[in-house]
Amino acid sequence: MTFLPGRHRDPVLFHRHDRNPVLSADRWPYQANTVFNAGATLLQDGTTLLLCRVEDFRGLSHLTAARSRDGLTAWKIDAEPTLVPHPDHPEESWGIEDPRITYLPEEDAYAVLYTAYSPEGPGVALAMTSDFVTFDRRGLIFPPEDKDAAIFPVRFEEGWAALHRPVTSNTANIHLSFSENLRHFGNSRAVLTARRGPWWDARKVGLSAPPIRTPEGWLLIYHGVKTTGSGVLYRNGLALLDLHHPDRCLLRSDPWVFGPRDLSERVGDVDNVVFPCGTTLLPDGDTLRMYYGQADTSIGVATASLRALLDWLKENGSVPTLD
Ligand code: BMA
Repeated sequence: MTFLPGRHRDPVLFHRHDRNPVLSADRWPYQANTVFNAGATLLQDGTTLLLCRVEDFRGLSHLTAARSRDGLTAWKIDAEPTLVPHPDHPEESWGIEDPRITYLPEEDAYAVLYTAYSPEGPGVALAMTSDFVTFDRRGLIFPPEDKDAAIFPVRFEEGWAALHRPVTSNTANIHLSFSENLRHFGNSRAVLTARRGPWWDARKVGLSAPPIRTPEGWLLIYHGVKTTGSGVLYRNGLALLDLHHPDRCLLRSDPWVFGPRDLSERVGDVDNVVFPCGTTLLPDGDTLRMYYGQADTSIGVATASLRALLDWLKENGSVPTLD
């Protein structure tokens, strides 16, 4: 295992923006407790759109869009919540959380997968949109208990594919399921499992941002959870899935690459959490911006070179086993 030189808490692959947080409740156009875990996409005109999870003063979450020309400053935030739990959808009666956005060229629309929370538990719902103003809700695609889901932007031999995270006996692993119609998903299989014992990703794993297509495979940024004497720690690692058979995990990093470091990541409504839900790739094809929830309280951004992430993973990753 090779680390970059220097006294750092994690390999220096992601560089935090020096004005984090980029978005927080105190700069919100309406009353909000916290603003965190945002899905991200670059719109066709180059605008960065974040779909932010906003927690109100009841403890329930909804989603609100924020747009910025440069993805860092001068955010234009919708004056009112953009996507709120709908009375016709009892699966969201306790709120909607943690969106992941994928543009589907074949549909010329964005697929937003989000956690729909209700007394039944958290499940995964799909809404399609072309403008982030009106949404076509398709309802639950993965029933409780399941979350951390994103769809791939292209169809494979076996159809559309989505990564998701069902909770199974005492653990929670990343699965991949296929669908012919974006409505019924099946043929599910585990692609990346939680490790054991003292590992940083032993308690559970889940997808962070939607998979990023590279010539070498689909790059995953995934989160791992470790339970300690003072609670849980959320960190992120890298994995690579086969380009044509995304159920095959080719490489997985042993160390995490991005964990809580700054005060705003260490202390908040939930301490010691960095939770990315989206990235944007800048027009140079290499600069990746990762938007992440800081301690379930605010939104930060960190930048990485896609080439450097792949090179590091090839040098430091190993072929995973599913045990
Ligand atoms: C996970 C999700 C995230 C949250 C994290 C830490 O289970 O619910 O939304 O950021 O816990 O609280």
